[in-house]
Amino acid sequence: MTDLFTALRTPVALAEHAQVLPGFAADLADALHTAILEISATAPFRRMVTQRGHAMSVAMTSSGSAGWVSDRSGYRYTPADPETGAPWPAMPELFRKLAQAGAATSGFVDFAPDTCLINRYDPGAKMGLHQDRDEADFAQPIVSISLGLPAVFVFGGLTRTGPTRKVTLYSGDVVVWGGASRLAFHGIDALKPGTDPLCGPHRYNLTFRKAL
Ligand code: MD3
Ligand code: FE
Repeated sequence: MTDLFTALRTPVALAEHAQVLPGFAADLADALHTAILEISATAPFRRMVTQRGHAMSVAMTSSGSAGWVSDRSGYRYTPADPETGAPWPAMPELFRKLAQAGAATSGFVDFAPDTCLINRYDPGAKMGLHQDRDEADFAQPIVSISLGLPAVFVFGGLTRTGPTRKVTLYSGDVVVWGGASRLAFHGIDALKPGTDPLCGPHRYNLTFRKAL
């Protein structure tokens, strides 16, 4: 399972200012999983609806001083969970430190995320090609951490219709997106069923952003 890049912890460039840090978070997988379960005990995973009223296949929750929300009125960041009215759970120090370390390894020093969106994929769940443009400052990078079942990540360029590349993301992989890649189109193919020793039938993805 462990490939040479993972074993040697060699960063893999995907595009300009986009690199995978294979296995960067692997030693912390257990602690990350425990933290996800704790957060979702307070702010449960839910399938949000798009502006057009379609339920997304990916279930989501957030931690931090802001959380990403989608409903019939659109996408935005909110200080509280609309399902409960309570503030989003605090971002665990482990999350913040790991995201900062990943960003710094990729050349983004002083990354100060205020939100961690947690995506949960069950078999068949997918995310269509999109850009992340709900944040205030596109000069800030996005750091992603994958946990559980592997998934095929699709990334393209700055237009929806250009060529795409596919790369499999494994549990423990960290990806940092900044600079020219910050507004690249990207998505996730339908999750193949399987059983991960830690996460069972799920894939989780944490994305760290400075939203506000
Ligand atoms: C490339 N999540 O939550 S993470 C998302 O695996 C999202 O759940 C995917 O796309 C997931 O918005 C992909 C990798 C990722 C995250 C943000 C990016 C790639 C990105 C922002 C710009 C370009
Ligand atoms: Fe995205």
